[in-house]
Amino acid sequence: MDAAAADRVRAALVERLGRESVVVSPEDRRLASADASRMFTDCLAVVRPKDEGEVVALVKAAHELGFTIVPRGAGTSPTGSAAAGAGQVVVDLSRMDRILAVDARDLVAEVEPGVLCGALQARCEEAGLFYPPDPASSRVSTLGGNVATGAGGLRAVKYGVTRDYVLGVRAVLGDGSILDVGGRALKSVVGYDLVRLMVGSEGTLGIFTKLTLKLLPKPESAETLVADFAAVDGAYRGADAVLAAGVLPRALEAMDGEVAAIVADYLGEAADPTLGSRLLVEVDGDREAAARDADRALAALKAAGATNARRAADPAEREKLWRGRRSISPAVYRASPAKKSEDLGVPRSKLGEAVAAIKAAGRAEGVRVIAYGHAGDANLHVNFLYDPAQSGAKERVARTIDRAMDVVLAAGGTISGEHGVGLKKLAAARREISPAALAIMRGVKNLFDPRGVLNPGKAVPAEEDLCAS
Ligand code: LAC
Ligand code: ZN
Repeated sequence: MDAAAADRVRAALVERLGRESVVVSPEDRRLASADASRMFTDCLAVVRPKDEGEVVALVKAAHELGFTIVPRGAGTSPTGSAAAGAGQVVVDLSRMDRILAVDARDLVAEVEPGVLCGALQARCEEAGLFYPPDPASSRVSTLGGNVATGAGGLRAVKYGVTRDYVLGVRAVLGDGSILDVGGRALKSVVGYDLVRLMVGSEGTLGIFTKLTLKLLPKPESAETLVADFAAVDGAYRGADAVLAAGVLPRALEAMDGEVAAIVADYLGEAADPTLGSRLLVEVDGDREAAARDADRALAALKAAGATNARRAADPAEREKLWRGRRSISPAVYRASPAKKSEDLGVPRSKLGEAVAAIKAAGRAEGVRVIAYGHAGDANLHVNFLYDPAQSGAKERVARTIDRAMDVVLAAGGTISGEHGVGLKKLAAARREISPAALAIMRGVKNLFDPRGVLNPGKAVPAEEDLCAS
C-alpha cells in the first residue's frame, strides 16, 4: 500500500468510526505496533473501539478497504502475537475495560477484553472471591490478551491456567459476524468445545468483545516460602521434594542463582554470590492447612539440601519476593545487550536434565544461558544472552535454540508452555504439530476467517512454511 493509499484508508476509518476511536499519529502507530517480542514495523492506524459495534465496523472496513487486523491487549506477548506491520490496523481493546459482573453465587465474572488481569483479581478479592490465573505480567496484561494467548503464570501447578477459567467467549469473527459460545453454566458438554478453541488462538479466529470467567472462593490464607540451594539444579530437586511430600503449593517457582543476582541488581538489592538456585513456594488454604503445608514443605526442602529454607518474615517480604519474581523478564532485558527467551515445557521428570542439556548446548556455542520458570508444571524459561555486535553471536544463539528445541521435543515436551507461537515460533511449531493436525488447524482458520483478515501469519504455520520444511 503506497503512502497515498494509506492516507485514504486512515481517512475512511476516521469517517466510519470517528476521531475518538481512530489514532493515526506516527508515534501512536509505532507504540501500538510493538509488543514484547520487539518484532514490528509501523502499522497503518490504531483503532480503539469503545464497543462491539465499532469492532464489527472495523472488520467490515477491513474487507472493503483492504487491510488486515492485529488485535491487541497490553502488548506483553514475547512471541509477537500482537506485533503489527505495514498494511495492518491494530485494534487496541484497552477502552473496552468494564467489569460487567462479579457474581459470588454463580462464581462467575463477565468482563470486557481490556480489563487488566490484576484489576479483576483485586475486584474478586474484595468480594471474597479468587481469580486464580496469574501471569507474571498480571498487573499490566489484559484478560483479553491472557485468553487470546492462553496465558499460564505463577499459580498453574495447583489451579491451572487461563484456559481452565474461561466459560464463555463472545467474539467478532473474520466476516464481521458474532460468535457467542459458552456462558455461566460451570459445566457444559454440548457440541464441540469452541470456547476452548478460542483460547490461545492469538487473535487469529476472532476479536473478543466479552469473556465469561470462572471464579473460586478466596482461600483464607497463603504463605510464601523461600529456599536457597548451593547447586544449580537444587531448586528443581526441591520442587520435586515438596510434591513428593504430598503438598500441592499454588506456586513453585525456580530460578538460577544468576537470575536471582540479575533481579537483585535490578531492584537495587545485594546479591548472594554463593547462590546456585532459589525456589519460591506459596501454599494456601484455610489458616491451619496453609500453616501445616508450609511446615511440611519446609521439612521437604531442607531434606532436599536447601541451605536456607524459611517463611517470608512478613507481608512486606512476601510482596518483595513476588515483585522480584515478576521482574525477571524486564531485569534480564536490562542486564544484556540482547536476549532471546524461550518458553519450553517438558514432562516433570525431565525438567532438571532438560535444563542441563540446554545449558551444555549453550556452553558448546559460547552462549550464556540462564534459566527460571514454573517448576511445578515444568514450564521452563531459558534466556540466551548475547551481544549482537559480536560477529557470529546471532548464529550461535540460533543454533543453541535449535538444540534446545531438540531437547524438549525428544523429551516429549513442547516448544511453548504459555507464551504461544506468535511470529517467533512458527518454525519451531512446525516441528511440533503434525501435518495432519496442521491441516485441521488451517481448516478451522478458514471457517472462522475465510478471507484471512484476522492477525494473518501468526500462531499456525502457513502451508508455504510446511512445504519449505
Ligand atoms: C514469566 C513470564 C516470562 O514467567 O512468563 O516471568
Ligand atoms: Zn512464565
